[in-house]
Amino acid sequence: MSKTAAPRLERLSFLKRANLTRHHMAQRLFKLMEDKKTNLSVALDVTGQNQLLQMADLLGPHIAVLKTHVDILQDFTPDFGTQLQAIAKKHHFLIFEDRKFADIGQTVSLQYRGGIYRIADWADIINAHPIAGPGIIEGLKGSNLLLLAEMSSAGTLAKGAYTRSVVAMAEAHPETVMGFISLRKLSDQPGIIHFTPGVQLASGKDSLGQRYRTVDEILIKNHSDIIIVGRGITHAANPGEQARIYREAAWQAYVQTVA
Ligand code: S5P
Repeated sequence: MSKTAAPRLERLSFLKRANLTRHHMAQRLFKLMEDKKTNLSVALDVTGQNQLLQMADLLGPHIAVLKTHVDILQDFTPDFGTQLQAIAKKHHFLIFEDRKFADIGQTVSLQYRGGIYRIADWADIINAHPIAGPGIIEGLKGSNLLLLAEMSSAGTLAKGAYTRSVVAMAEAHPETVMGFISLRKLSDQPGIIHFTPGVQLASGKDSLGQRYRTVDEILIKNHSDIIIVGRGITHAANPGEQARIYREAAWQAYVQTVA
């Protein structure tokens, strides 16, 4: 079976979509992707803060979005956010803290704005599992939110009716929600941005349920917008060169499908 389906030339360009959304961060991201010609997000799942900052500086020229898991840093210091923001400014990328909030509105509001990490102070984008209902979106008002509508992992419960309810919830909150974590395009609203993790150059899986799909499957066949790549880049012998390869593959795939 051929891995690459024939492209459907029906995608609006990121530039056109920037003018079709009133969400300021979605607009900013669409323009950034078009200017920088990249729809790559890298997942820097490393446990050392300096290692993360160095990698951010190395990979920064290739990416639109840098995804963090701040709670895996073993040597986190309160200046992490300002240091990362300086690198983001230098290389023009956005910071996405993959906190996956999942509680009632009151609790997630405290988790987002306070605690040790003070995510609201430095993250441009965050995400949430809307399992608790729309109160979680209310609690995260003022943020730029992605809802997890599907997951890349084997046996995920985020599918079918659940996924459809997440899409409806997102479309009802366009002032806060700017997109999805999903495996495919789920909404026809042009302002909504689809981010897909579980991507490598060849399909496959890891030993803990992660499933990998290819760049072309996600961007050409499934019409997602942004690929999120972690170990495919960070565990390569030369992460900078590997990021360049993913960046080119992802941008090519996007360009091929634009009407
Ligand atoms: O469904 C998901 C959602 C996310 S955000 N599957 C995922 O793998 N992720 C995240 O993407 C995960 O937390 C990790 O940071 C990244 C994938 O990393 P990789 O090393 O498997 O590419």
